[in-house]
Amino acid sequence: MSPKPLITHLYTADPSAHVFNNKLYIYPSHDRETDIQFNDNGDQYDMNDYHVFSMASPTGPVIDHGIVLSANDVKWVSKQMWAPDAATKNGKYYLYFPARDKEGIFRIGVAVSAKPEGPFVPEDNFIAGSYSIDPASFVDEDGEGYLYFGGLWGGQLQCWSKDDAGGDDEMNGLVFDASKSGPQEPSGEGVVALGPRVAQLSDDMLSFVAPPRELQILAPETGELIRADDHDRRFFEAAWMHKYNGTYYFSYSTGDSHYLVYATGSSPFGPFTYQGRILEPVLGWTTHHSIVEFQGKWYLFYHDCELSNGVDHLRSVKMREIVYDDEGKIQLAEIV
Ligand code: FUB
Repeated sequence: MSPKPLITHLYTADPSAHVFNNKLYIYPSHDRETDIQFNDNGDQYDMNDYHVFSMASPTGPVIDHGIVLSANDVKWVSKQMWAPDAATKNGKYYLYFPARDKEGIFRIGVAVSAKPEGPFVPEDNFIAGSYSIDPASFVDEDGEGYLYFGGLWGGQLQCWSKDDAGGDDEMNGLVFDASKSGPQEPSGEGVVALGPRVAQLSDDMLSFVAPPRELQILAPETGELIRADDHDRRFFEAAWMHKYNGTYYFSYSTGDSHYLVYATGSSPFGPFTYQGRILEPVLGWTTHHSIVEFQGKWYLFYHDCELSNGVDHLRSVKMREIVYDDEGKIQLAEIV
């Protein structure tokens, strides 16, 4: 049995859920029909705006607040507004979103509003030093903000590497290698997986205070970095951070093996130790989620393609309660 889609008048995906002012807000991608040929670079995910949704109670109803940001309003964007997230600090609300810039390179932008439901006003340029996709914002109990991000294949994470001879200061020596675009990633015996990235946000939430760092995800049985060929556990995309009982939970999608999994640590910068799966593969290629506490219970927001009968790029957001066992392990609650 699978929960019903929360939103049926639009296709929505990659739900980032947060509780602001006692109300639950969902910041998803807005999927749309396209004539673009399907490929493993994700060109068919051709989204060009964002809606915000809210719920006053876990049982709904779900309110659509309409379009809150469009590609046309963002000077640096060419196409593909992918999975967004939102945060609040100092009475303002921030929408973080990835999109391709005018050179076709994925960057991460930020837009600001006085209200959680937007509309959001974008900054003129993407966040300096940002790259790749799937930003997930996290404001810790001490008020410090962080942005987690990264995605393989179409998300271009594998295209960025240090080049001692090149790379400007803004990118901290990283250079973009277009020949590594598409469904490619490191592989081979002993080769470690590419890690997701984290950057601490400035107090105004609009820039990085230091260049992004690579997160370490360790295998519990060895204490060593997860290997690139370990496709059931290596990071692919869809970063999310939440905190439960003082422990930092970093969760993500394993991409081509289609799991949602998580790892835990004692600092927002990691290292994180792999713990297990949250969700088995859903109908559709992608899987992407968020985890949030709302009115005393914890929920997993995710998507699948049931509403479109399995069309990979036409997805629908769903919601399911999760529980923690005595050791802090995440389990799906029974569907009632
Ligand atoms: O929605 C486009 C992409 O699909 C997201 O950025 C990925 O996480 C995957 O869900």
